[in-house]
Amino acid sequence: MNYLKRIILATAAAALVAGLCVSAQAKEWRGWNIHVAGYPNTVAMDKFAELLKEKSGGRLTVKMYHSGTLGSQPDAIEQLRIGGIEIGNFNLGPLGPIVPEANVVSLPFIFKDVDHMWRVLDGKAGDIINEGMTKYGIVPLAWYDAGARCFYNSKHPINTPADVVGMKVRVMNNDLYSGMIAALGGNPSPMAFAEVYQSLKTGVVDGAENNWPSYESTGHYEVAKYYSLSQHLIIPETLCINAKVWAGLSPEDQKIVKEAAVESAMLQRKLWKEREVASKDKVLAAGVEYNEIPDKSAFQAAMKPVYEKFLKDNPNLKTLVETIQNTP
Ligand code: BDP
Repeated sequence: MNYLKRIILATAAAALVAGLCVSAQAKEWRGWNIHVAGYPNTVAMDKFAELLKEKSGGRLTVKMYHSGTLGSQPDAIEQLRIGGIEIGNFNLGPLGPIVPEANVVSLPFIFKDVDHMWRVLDGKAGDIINEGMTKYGIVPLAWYDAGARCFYNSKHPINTPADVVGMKVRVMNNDLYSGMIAALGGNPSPMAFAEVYQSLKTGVVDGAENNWPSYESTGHYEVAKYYSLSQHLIIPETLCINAKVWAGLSPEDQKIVKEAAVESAMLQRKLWKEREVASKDKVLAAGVEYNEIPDKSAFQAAMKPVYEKFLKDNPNLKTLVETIQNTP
């Protein structure tokens, strides 16, 4: 064998070995997260990545992109559906316009409290929401807690629906939330999460709505100091995976992914409870004025047209809505 032939053979052999290595080692997944370092979801997603690697002996890996660096939430949901990213932590709010079954959780005041939401997700209604998401290319692996969302603004405390009249309020992209603000007499302004701070600061909007941890982590409390405990939305979040990637996994690997997700969610829920208290303490110490709304019935009554429109547009979801309402 001459020298040149030997080189060609050696190169071909090396390429073959490299090729085999690549196919044995699955491609690194990409994970989308909107939250900043230290936020419960961020810590829990990093834990998921760590557990995945550990449990699979390094065969399954995911690189997490935090702080929304891979784009806004509606864009990321689309990316996950088409396989541009493999893993995401999504709030069911922005998922609602894509997955009708997931949209029922965005009906204001549908849950009595956070524990009621968990009971619903653990029951039949949860299965229907899961199946709905899977049909649209998104497989939910575990649920994260996002507490209850409340109104905050730069003008005055909100005690009754009359206090919302004429107020410009940022909402997540979902017609249900725009309908909710309009039903209270306010002007809804759908907007990406990343734009809210500046919009509050410059008066493009007067207010927004979120849970204690997001109100604090985004610094919104610095520019909108009235926080009113309306608890009008209790929206779960999902740690999810692209359906094709999921279907391509062996049953053993599916088990590993699921276990890592559930452990990650258990950690997230624990950290969430701690962060709710810490965030509230922090913003109150910084001068936030906070009021409770012991009687929310006027807000609830104002939501009648929102429910009516939703059921008119989605008559097939009536039973699901009733199942949730009737879950003790
Ligand atoms: C936070 C959610 C996040 C949303 C954000 C928002 O965790 O997914 O993007 O609210 O209001 O509570 O956009």
